Amino acid sequence: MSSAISPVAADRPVHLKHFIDGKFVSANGRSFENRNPATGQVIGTVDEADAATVDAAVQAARRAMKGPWGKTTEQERAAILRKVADGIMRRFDDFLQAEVLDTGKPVSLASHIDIPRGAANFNIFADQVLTLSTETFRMATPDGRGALNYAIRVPRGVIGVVCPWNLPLLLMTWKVAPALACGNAVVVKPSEETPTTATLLGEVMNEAGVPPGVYNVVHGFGPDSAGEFLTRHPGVNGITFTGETRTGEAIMKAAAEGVRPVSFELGGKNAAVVFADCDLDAAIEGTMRSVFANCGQVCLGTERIYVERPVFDAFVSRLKAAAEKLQIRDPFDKAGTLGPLISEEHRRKVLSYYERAREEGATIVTGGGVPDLPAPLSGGAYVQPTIWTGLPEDSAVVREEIFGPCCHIAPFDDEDAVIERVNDSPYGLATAIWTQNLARAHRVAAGIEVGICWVNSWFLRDLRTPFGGSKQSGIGREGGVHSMEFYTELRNVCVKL
Ligand code: NAD
Ligand code: 6OD
Repeated sequence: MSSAISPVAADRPVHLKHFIDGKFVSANGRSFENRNPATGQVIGTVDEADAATVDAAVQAARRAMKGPWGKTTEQERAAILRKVADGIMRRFDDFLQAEVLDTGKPVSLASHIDIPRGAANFNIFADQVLTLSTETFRMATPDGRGALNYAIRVPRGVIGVVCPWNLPLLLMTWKVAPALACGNAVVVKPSEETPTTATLLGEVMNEAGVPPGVYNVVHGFGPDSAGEFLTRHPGVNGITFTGETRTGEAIMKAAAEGVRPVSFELGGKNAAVVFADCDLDAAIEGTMRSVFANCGQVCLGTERIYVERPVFDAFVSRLKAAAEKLQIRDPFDKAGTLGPLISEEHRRKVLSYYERAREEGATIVTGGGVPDLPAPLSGGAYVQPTIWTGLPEDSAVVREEIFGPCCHIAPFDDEDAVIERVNDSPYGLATAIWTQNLARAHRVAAGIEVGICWVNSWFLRDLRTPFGGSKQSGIGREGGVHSMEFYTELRNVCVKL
């Protein structure tokens, strides 16, 4: 992979169109800029959908459901999904380049997580749909002949898929793959910050033989733009969304019109709990990832760290030393380990928390500002990896989701009290516990109010298991059979014999 922030982007800005009914279309004169957050440079322009464009995409999806796609078998769809997975892997470098340019994330991360996992989602849900079963009962009837009462699964119809920017291909395919496996058609609204891989996937869908109208992409923003037009559209039968909790509230209001079901994966303020009996090397390594991976822009990231007092000082000084070794490089340099934030706007938000921590009297263990970088990275949305101690539990920095490369570390003395502190949050997405005491691990995992609790690991999950958040971190679970629950409806059939 070449360096210098990819010559392709510098020489040949890309213009992205919508993907509707199997074709790339420019529907009106409106467009917006796509910037590389690693440099701030414009790398392309993107068409912005108006209500009529979104309607065209929804109508294409509805037609597809009425056509041959609506009659495909699970086996046929599984075979097509595997071709989509193969198509992504065949064009691995194209997807990788697009994702790295849109997000600025280090190529080492995108090549190990984003692109392979994006492809894996199609294989996993191809497997899943082939093993899906429903219940059947033989009933007694007064005439003695009986009845056969069973359920079949049918697709919901057209699914609106609204995506965030932090893991664009991974989180989009996490929803599109099960939706298609179940026989639905989709209209995807990628984040305005990261429009490219969803668009590229249109080409792969065509190559894999996905019929026109089954996979559609409309570009734009949220309110009064493509996101709102899609979620309000009466032709959309269900909405799956990953993003901020406040956006989830707006989408839920839109979905209330027509009583459409939603599946939401929302924000978090996740905690890690480090017990004195842990393997400290593993806890440091895992916490480095859970705080700084993807520049802290992972919904599962841990911005609150509670460390049992006997190892508090050692933990803080070792995490500081490791954080100070993070490498900001050209994102295409394999040695880079820390990328930029997604945008200048997001950097302003994160830096406002850096300022707030100072005002609230935090001890800044490391970071707290903006790194001094050479051009062209000097134009990027970088912040220093930052660690604080000494803040009260009710400070904004400890309670609110920042979504940056930062954490607050606090000591604790008592297991029950730390569980209470972890649970004292409007969110409930994820936790990581570090301990070698097996009984404690089970006890604490059961007591913490989250959708997923890791013990001595982080971001390790079989894609067949349920994923989602408690409290304001989400509604419903996706993953494996749980995705099939959202992307299908059960129809009860009772046959009198
Ligand atoms: P966001 O909510 O700002 O935007 C997500 C998407 O929603 C974008 O495509 C945006 O255009 C669209 N949108 C915004 N307003 C809308 C509206 N009124 N109607 C319809 N669509 C609208 O989120 P983001 O900034 O892209 O992502 C970061 C957030 O996502 C963080 O809060 C993070 O925790 C959360 N997240 C959660 C998970 C999870 O699995 N729980 C995963 C990734 C990210
Ligand atoms: O593990 C996954 O598939 C998943 N949905 C991860 C979400 C990460 C959020 O940023």
